[in-house]
Amino acid sequence: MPASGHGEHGRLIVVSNRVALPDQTATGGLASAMRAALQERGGLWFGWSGTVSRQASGELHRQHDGVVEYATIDLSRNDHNDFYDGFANRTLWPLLHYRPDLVDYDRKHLAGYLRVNSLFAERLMALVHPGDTVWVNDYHLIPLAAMLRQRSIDNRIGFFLHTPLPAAGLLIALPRHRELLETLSSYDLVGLHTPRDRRALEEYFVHELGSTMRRDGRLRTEAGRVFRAEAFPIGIDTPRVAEAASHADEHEEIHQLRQSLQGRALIIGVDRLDYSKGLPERFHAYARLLERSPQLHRKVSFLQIAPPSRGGVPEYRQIRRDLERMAGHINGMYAAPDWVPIRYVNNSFPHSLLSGYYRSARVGLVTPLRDGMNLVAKEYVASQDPEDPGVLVLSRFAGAAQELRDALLVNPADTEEVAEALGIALTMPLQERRLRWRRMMDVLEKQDVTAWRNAFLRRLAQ
Ligand code: GDG
Repeated sequence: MPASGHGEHGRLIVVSNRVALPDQTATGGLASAMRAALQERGGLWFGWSGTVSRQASGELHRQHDGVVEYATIDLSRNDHNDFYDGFANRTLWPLLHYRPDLVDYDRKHLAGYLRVNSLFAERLMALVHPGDTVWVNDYHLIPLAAMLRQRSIDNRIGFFLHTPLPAAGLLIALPRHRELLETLSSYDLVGLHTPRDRRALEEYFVHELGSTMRRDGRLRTEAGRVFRAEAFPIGIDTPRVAEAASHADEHEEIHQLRQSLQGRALIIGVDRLDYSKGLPERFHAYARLLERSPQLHRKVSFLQIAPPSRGGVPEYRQIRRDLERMAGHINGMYAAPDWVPIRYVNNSFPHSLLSGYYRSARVGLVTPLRDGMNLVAKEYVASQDPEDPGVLVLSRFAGAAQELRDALLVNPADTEEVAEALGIALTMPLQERRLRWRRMMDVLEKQDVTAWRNAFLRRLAQ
């Protein structure tokens, strides 16, 4: 049995909706960050198995891989619909991304969200030992700590929100917001990406819920719960991404891409197909660039990689149709027999290839309307050739813009501004590109993903 009491000696228990099992490639920065943390310290990863079953939810699967154990549960069709497609992705996701117009609230979905969280708590409590540290991730699992506390779990529990947190004025548009958001106080530590998100949380607790800010910086709720909210900007595995990119030449696919460009400058975008990523606005801006700069015709190519996600939610099917139409329209307007202005690809690619694609691009175009952080912006920078780096055009509304001040920062809704920035990026002299790249790389080397998780876990242990 592990030692009882709080401290750094117990296991780490990571909880997230999706779990990257040992036989799956860890896609995305979060999965690989969590896997590394668990391998270092030993522990358990708990979450949904990825299986929608015909039976009732809750069947538990356990497997080991070295010092890491994986425990996952299946969800029934009905629970998955209400919890994941429903409340998490049709209510919370748009709200957290400043899109009240897309919020679809349904009591039945909220009931399903609470039901699945309570099932998670029920299954998880049997696996938690005294002294373990529990790290819950993301908006799918906001009330989990409160439900664990109801079951007498008094371990350290931390929460990290991977999305932005909008201001109180927006949060209160959510029906029964208090019931849901006040449960955040059951965590010992709530981590957010940026100081702006942290301020939003504090304002909501102080002005809407009547909490007080203590002198040690922690919040105290009316009911007497004390917890801390703090910004921890997530990073990437900078040396690993840079190393992979420097070997890009070894991949046949990278040669093929470079050859197909025939010396044209490449602009690249890589995003899950999601309305928060500002893809239609980005396509408009590229079209505007072509319209105002005839000298660039046949000299540039824009590659947008956009793997579909959340196909069960209608808005995601709609944006896919819109983008197909727009790409077709722009190519129809400008294409020549030997030039396709937009290459629009609905596939996903392994990270080894992605970093090679990034490195082949003169411009990284990352223009979300809102984004908690945006790891693609960081991966693009880390993948560049130090001798001949590309330029990052970045939305001010990505969390990453708080750190990457040497990107060309734009408002994605301002078509003209984005088109102008693209023009500047495409003609930026080598010396300026190197200078900007070096300053951004300094940030990425210092604040990488290892620093991120260590900072969070250290704070949680205090
Ligand atoms: C959420 C928040 C926050 C993309 N295409 C492929 C692929 N990716 C990888 C990228 C990157 C990850 O997925 C995407 O991360 P982002 O941060 O850009 O965006 P979200 O998926 O929306 O992530 C975001 C993040 O959580 C972490 O807290 O930054 O704000 O929304 O790593 O490389 N990976 C593979 N093939 C692809 O085609 N393998």
